[in-house]
Amino acid sequence: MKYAIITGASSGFGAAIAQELQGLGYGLVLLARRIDRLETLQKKLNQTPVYIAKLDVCQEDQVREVVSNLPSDIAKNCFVLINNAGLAVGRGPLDTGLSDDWNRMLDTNVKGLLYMSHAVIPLLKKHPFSHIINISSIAGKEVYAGGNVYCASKHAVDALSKALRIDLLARQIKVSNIAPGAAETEFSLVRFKGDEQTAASVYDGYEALQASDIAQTVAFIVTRPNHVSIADITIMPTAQANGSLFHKQ
Ligand code: NDP
Ligand code: 8X3
Repeated sequence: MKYAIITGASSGFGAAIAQELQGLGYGLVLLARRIDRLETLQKKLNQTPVYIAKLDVCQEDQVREVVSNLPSDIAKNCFVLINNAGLAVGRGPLDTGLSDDWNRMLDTNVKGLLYMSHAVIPLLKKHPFSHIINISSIAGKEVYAGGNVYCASKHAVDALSKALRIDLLARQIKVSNIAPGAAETEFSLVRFKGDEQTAASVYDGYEALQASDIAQTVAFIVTRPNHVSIADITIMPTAQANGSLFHKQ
């Protein structure tokens, strides 16, 4: 059985991707800090084997430990890594921003992706046509007001997707970058530090993407034939034209 490793599987895109990939017959390795959420998801997803582990992707030693502790039948059969764990914290001008917020975004979105990729690539190298899928953002394509450090972190993800495609070319490992626009998950609740009203207002007046839309995009990417690599997909709500322009009712 082929296994897919998904970071940030306790919520939003990650949980939806887990469900979609299980439907395609993959065994799953689900990683996140909230292990209780992963346990609930593991009980729900019972069609194929699901291995869960508590992981903070910002901690390089934890990343190494979790990957090296994978049961050998899983380690031998890792075909897909989804670098999905990520977050925005705060939205405002840089000069009034907090360095703690910047560090959380850069450590999670950029360094977490580096640590995970570094640890898992040796497993992927065993299989030609294995796959890394990085969840970037429209914020990795454009910069919008108040997006400064989050946008910078997702531009880095975009650049690393391109760089990994070069580094892994000779091994025939595919690298795909997905750049979603506004999607209704816990993303805004995290960005606005638990302020439910402000978070909900992000999705007022238009139909935002749902996590299942991104999961279906992942399913499309991993089901292409060996000779086809989807390099980059930008996916937005129909009511969104770019990083800042929305058609709201
Ligand atoms: P959610 O907040 O619903 O999910 C984020 C996930 O990331 C959670 O499972 C969380 O798990 C995990 N995570 C955060 N920090 C860490 C960490 N240090 N270590 C391990 N896991 C971590 O948001 P989304 O599903 O929307 O976000 C998923 C990805 O999609 C992110 O990279 C985000 O930037 C990106 N994105 C989101 C968009 C949106 O509009 N929603 C649009 C474009 C991109 P836990 O807290 O349990 O560790
Ligand atoms: C999340 C979408 O538009 O808030 O990456 O940057 S946006």
